[in-house]
Amino acid sequence: MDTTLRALVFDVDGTLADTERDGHRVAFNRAFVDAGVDWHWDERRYGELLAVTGGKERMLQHWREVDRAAADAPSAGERIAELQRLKTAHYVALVGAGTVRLRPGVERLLRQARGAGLQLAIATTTTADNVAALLRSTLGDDAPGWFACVGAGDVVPRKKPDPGIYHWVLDRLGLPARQCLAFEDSGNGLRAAHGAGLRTVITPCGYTAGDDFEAAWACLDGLGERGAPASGHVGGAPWRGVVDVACLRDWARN
Ligand code: XBP
Ligand code: MG
Repeated sequence: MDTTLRALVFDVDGTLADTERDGHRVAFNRAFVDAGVDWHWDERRYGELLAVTGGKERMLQHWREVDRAAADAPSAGERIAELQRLKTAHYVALVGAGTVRLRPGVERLLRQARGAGLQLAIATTTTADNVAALLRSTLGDDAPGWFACVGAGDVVPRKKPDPGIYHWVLDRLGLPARQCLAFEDSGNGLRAAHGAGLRTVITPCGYTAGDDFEAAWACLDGLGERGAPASGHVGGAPWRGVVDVACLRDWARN
C-alpha cells in the first residue's frame, strides 16, 4: 500500500491561527450590535457554543436556547443568514487589519511543504471569504493560490465532526487518505479527519485544550520553530522537535 506523503490538509481556525476568542467572537458581537440583537457572547459563553461548528449553526443553537419559538419560526433562516453576512464582513475587516497572526511554525511548514512538492489543501467549517482574508493578510495576496483546494463552509451539507469536508477535499485532490496528513486543533476536527481515514496531527489551541484527542496520530503543543521545539506525543510515544517535511513523511509511512 503506497503511503507516500503527497498532501497536507489544514484546518483553519485554531490550527493555522488562534482566531476564535479575539477574531470570530468579536465579529459575532459586532454583528449583533449592527443588527440590534441583544446578544453578547463573552469568552465563557463562546467557549460553550464552540461545541457547535459553523457560525450559522452556532447562532441558531444560541437562539434556540434563548427563544426557542423565535428560532423555530420560518423566517429564522433568513435572519441567521443576514447575521452571518454582517459577521463575516466584520471578521474579514478584523483579519485584514492585521489583528490575527499565524501560529508558530505554520508559515515555515507551508513554505517548506510547497518547496518539497507536497500539495496543500484546506478543510474548514468557516467561509471561503474568511479563509482568503486570513491567508492574504498573513502570507500575502498570492497565498490562496498555494492551496490545491479549499474546502470551506457550506460546500458540504454537514459540518465537522462529519467527515464530509475531508472527503470533499480528498476527492478534489484525487488522493487516497493514506497519502495525506490532516492538521487540526479540536475534537470536532479530529473526528472529521479521522472519520475520513486521515492520520491527524493535533495542535490544541485556546478553547480546545481539553478536547478528546485519543484518535490523533500526533498531539503536540505546536509545530515548533528552530530554537523553540514543539513537544507532545507521536504514535503514542513522547516526542520533541520541529515538525518538518522529513518527519511528516515518516509519520505518513509508519
Ligand atoms: C471553526 C468554526 C467556524 C468559526 C466561525 O472552523 O467552527 O465556525 O468558529 O466561522 P474550523 P464561521 O476550526 O473548522 O476552521 O462563522 O465562518 O462559521
Ligand atoms: Mg479548528
